[in-house]
Amino acid sequence: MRALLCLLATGHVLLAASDKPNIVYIMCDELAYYELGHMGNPYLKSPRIDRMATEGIRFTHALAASPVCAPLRCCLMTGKHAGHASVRANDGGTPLRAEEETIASLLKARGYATGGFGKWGAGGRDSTGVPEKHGFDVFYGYYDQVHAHSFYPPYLIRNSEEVELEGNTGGRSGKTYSHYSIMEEGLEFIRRNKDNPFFCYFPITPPHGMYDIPADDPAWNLYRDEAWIKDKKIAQDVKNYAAMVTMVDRNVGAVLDLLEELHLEKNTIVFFTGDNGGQDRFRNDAHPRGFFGPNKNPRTGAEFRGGKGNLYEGGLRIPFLVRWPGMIRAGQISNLRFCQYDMLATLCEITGARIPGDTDGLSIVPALLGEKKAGRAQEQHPWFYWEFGNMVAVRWNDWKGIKLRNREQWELYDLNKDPGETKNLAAHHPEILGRISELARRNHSPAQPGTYASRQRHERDRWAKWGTSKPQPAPRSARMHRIKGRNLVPFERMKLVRFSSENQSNNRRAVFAIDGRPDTVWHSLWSGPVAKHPHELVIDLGATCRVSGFRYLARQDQGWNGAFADTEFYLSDSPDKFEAPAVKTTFRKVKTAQTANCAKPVQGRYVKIRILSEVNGQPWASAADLAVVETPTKN
Ligand SMILES: [Ca+2]
Ligand SMILES: [Ca+2]
Repeated sequence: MRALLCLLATGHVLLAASDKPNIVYIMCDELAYYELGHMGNPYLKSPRIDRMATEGIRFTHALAASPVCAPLRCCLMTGKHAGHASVRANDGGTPLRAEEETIASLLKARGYATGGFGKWGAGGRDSTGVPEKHGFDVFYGYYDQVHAHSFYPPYLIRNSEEVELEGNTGGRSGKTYSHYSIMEEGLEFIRRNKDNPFFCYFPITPPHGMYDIPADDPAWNLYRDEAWIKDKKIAQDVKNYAAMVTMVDRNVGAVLDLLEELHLEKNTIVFFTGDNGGQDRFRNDAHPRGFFGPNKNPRTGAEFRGGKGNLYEGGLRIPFLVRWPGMIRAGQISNLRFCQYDMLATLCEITGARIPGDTDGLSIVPALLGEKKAGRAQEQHPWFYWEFGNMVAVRWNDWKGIKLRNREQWELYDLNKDPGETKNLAAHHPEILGRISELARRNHSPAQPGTYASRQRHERDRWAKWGTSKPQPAPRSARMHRIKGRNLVPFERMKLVRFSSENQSNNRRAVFAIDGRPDTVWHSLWSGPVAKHPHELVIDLGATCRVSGFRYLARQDQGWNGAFADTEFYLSDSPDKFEAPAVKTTFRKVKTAQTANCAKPVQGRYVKIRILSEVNGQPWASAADLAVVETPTKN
């Protein structure tokens, strides 16, 4: 209501200057605060974005509404903080509810053409959350986030229908690079709507992994002479990441050039930002905070703690630039603290659209245009609220409280004196923590996500990440552990007879538990219904064996989800009938191969593996590989 009154007071000023300005909102997936040239990054090149930073306003304290993709997209679109948002899980497919208003639906009601190009993440196909039911005339790209992991999927989605990408089978290579297609369609949308007001939302996927970019992309030209690009010891994915950032830079240039060509520059406000805070990816000894130092100021060495996926500043700080020639004074740097959930009120004010009374956001129009032009001072949030996974955080003025939900103790930091969140002051300020925990309690309401009419097409989209391609070995597979040893039943000889569940949509198939490849993983079902213990696999050894034991290799990435704890192994001559276990064991939380030896050799052709618990007490099961050890035969 407050925002609405402000709008009534100031709307005419804006409209007189620019009647229904166009909006372009470019949000890359993952590109972090210090990963741009003008922020001093020593590796990454972003000349057009650097120029854009000098042509408008740059914000130093723009905050993600959530440290991961899906929830923040919901918060951005609906103007709600994470304690009120319908999408809180990052499973890729949780949908908005049918009745929820979004920036697009509000702008559409104001007479705007609305287009989205990139990754939606707020509802898969046949759910209540699809973008075309939330105000978008057209949305082209990925609805589901797992689908979006591949730049070469067999198809993309336009308004819930499949658009084939020629020559693609999913995975990491193919003929049609999806991002080119997405950018082309977005630019065409701008061209087509040059005579109407438009909202062009570009939630583009680069530089999110998988880190793929065509070898002939012009971005490479900017790196040709760099010694580190020629260094064979540096993984190709690291180099690809740099080229992807520079490709995004070219995309930003293409948007700005098109606006100039269409004489729309002065009537279009352009945003360039990231989605969540940076991840310390590509870490090594020389770069402990990640090769590109997403959360480390290259000029001062100061660091944001944490990163993507948690609520320390590293997970929340995002780049944020805005350009609007003639309306936003060039060369400004603003320290205003604001959050993605402020965008709905901001864009509605700029366009004269209705601002719903239940938004958690505030318009930042005075900060953008100047308080004189806006006709009022910039309001500040007294507090911000976040929750994700088992973490909750509140920023109250300079104080930030962070808590793991299953622990009683808050951590408390004074971000003014300690922006790196290094000194926990919780013990010294119980009164501040009292206020913060009260704010946390007041701001959390249970999530009410939308629903699916059918999961079938959504699952198909998730599966399309790999399509008919095989996952390639991860770049670090040479460093993975594997199951080795004498007298193993050869992996090629083992056949999967049956399994209790598998997560097909993420390509975590049961057969991967016995393929001898540490980079392929079986995981029990977690999308849709979660399959619970006990989990089972039944394997045919191809012939009757005298078995002395079993080996288990946990998944070789950073995660532990599904790692076996209490496990039983059975042997039998029949695939359908198993009596007492040949051995019971409790595996430890380690990444190396572990052995369970039978007290004495047991004979049989069929093995049943029954998993009763997981190392962290979660409901699932996963395995990189399982092997069977035969008793050596004496000749
Ligand atoms: Ca992201
Ligand atoms: Ca495997």
